[in-house]
Amino acid sequence: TDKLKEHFRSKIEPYNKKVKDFVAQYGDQKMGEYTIAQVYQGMRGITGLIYETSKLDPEEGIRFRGYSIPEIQEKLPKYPGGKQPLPEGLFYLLLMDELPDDDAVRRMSNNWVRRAQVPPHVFKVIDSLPQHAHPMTQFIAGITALRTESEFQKAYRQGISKKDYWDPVYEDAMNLIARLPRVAAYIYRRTYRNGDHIEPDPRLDYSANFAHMLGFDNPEFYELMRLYLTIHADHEGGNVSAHAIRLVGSALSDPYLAFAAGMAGLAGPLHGLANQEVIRWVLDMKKELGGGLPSKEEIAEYVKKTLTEGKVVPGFGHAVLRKTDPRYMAQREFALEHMPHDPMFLLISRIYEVVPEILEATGKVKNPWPNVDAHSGQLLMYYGLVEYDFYTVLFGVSRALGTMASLIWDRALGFPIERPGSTTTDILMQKYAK
Ligand code: FAM
Repeated sequence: TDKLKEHFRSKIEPYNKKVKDFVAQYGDQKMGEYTIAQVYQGMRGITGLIYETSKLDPEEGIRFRGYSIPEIQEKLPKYPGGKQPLPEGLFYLLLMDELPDDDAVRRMSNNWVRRAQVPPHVFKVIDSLPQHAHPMTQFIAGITALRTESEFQKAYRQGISKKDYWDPVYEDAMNLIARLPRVAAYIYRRTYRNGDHIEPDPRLDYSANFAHMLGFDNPEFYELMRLYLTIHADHEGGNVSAHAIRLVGSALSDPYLAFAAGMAGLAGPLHGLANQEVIRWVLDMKKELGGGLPSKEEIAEYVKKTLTEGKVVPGFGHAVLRKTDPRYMAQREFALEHMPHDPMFLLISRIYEVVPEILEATGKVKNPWPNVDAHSGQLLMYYGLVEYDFYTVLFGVSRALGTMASLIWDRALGFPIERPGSTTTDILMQKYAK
């Protein structure tokens, strides 16, 4: 038996009771009101989702089951001699709502190793795409091809009872998380290393094995991968990828379909593709401004040109955050420790000194500060992972941790199909435009 699954099972009943009692007693309590403008502006500020694994505070940033990123870095088990939290431990915290000890993290790591076998047809589907197909196109094809293995789809066909939905969803979620690094690495090696694939090394932890399969057997890069997979794992429920996964999953589409939908959203330039767009933008700037470290004035001119061209400055701004993203700061600390004199780090730091003031001056940007994507490419490039079109796939592997933990809870709590209302401008005008 899967001891982690049995441990999770023990949490379902008590939490279900807590939720049901709370809604029974306080369900009629109003939570607030919203305006016509908010409905036209992407439902900004309208809380309409219950998403248990994490919550995003505009001033403080993300809290994973109540813990901030510095607290996660302090309290989660690390690799022996390492300083970064192990994502196996973060997933355990998000799913179980309790901090894991070293034994729990080892158990999670081994559990995923046992589930990591990828059926050969998945690689054939990826190989059927042109080599120049964007890595996210290949990633979504691979995820959809994995769906043949869905336990939930099989169980539903055989007539599973609603109270047991969570069980095959747990199986699918754990299998998907376990298999994503292999699929992602296959795409990387196929696209950028002429198909020179590297077999998994089951002795390594999840992050180190992922780095190994990508071709980066460097202990410092192992540590970066542990940090990277932890900080990108979850960002409450309303961002496009988490929300898409929750929405599609609510129709009882299995975790593979739901995750593929989420990855389609993550591939958007305003969302997860921004980590690629940041590096593209920085390299274009360097090309235009010549070699060496541009002055703050030169950078300012370039930023203003970007804005007058009607483009966004990638890596800055956020729909909820109103301060510098703590995920940016965690990456900055890693860079200060490992590569304080890296020219790209010096450039990213100088961009950080220049951009916010210019975005602020536009009078329209609600959050002028950098988000997680403003820094991630610099760290990857330093260690040689320079193919920035691949960066959103890395983001996607990590985002599976939070969204799959949440999806298991959605089914364990019996959440219904999600169906907000919609209306039309004509109807609103008839009703409100006197
Ligand atoms: N550069 C230029 N303009 C920006 C901007 C930026 N970085 N951030 C916001 N704005 C503009 C925005 O386009 C809007 O302009 P219009 O009214 O002319 O359309 C105005 O400022 C108000 O937007 P907002 O309310 O401040 O932001 P939103 O909540 O609408 O959008 C973001 C939030 C993240 C989509 C937006 O900040 C943006 O486009 N950032 C650049 C892309 C990026 O870095 N995305 C990654 C976000 C990250 F969290 C992730 O998902 N990985």
